[in-house]
Amino acid sequence: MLSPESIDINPNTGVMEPATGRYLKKVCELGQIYQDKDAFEALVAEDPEQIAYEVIEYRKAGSDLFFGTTTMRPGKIGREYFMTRGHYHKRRDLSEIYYTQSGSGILLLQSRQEETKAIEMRPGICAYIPPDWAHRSINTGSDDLVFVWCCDVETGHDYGEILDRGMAKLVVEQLGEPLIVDNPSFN
Ligand code: M6P
Ligand code: ZN
Repeated sequence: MLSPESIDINPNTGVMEPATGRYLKKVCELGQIYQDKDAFEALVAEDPEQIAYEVIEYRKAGSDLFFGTTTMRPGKIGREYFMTRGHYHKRRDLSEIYYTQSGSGILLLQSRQEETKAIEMRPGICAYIPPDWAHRSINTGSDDLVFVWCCDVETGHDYGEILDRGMAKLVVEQLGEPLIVDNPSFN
């Protein structure tokens, strides 16, 4: 029998105590996802170690669920805001939730039929990501964007298609506000 647990999550930093795993994603690893390659090179040259986001997770041996936090730094590359790689799930029948703790952003979703949806991310909003919808989170604010995610342990990430093709929509800054536009290089 599994024992109950209590995990302390700091809503401003995403730090979890206890946690069982953690990784950092540096800006320099994400060149493929941004449109403006010159802006990307310039930012990486300025600070090759800059962090884009951090994922912390809690995985309990024997459980069907696991969950964690993602903490995204604010920033832009060209007109695009800092964002996650974006993925489908390996298990095409499994969903996920994102519950925003602090900051503000947009969760961009895309179905296999290329239908697009955008869900606002702000404290209090819990987004449901249905099975087989690709999803990418975008920090459109000037503070860290922190959210809790939860899914089945079997879910897995499938990055291939989104890395190769991008998503049909981009979130860019226009006059200080986020704007969702068509991705000119999506085909
Ligand atoms: C969310 C979850 C994680 C995911 C992370 C970063 O927190 O869906 O499973 O790893 O975002 O997103 P990505 O893996 O697409 O870079
Ligand atoms: Zn996911």
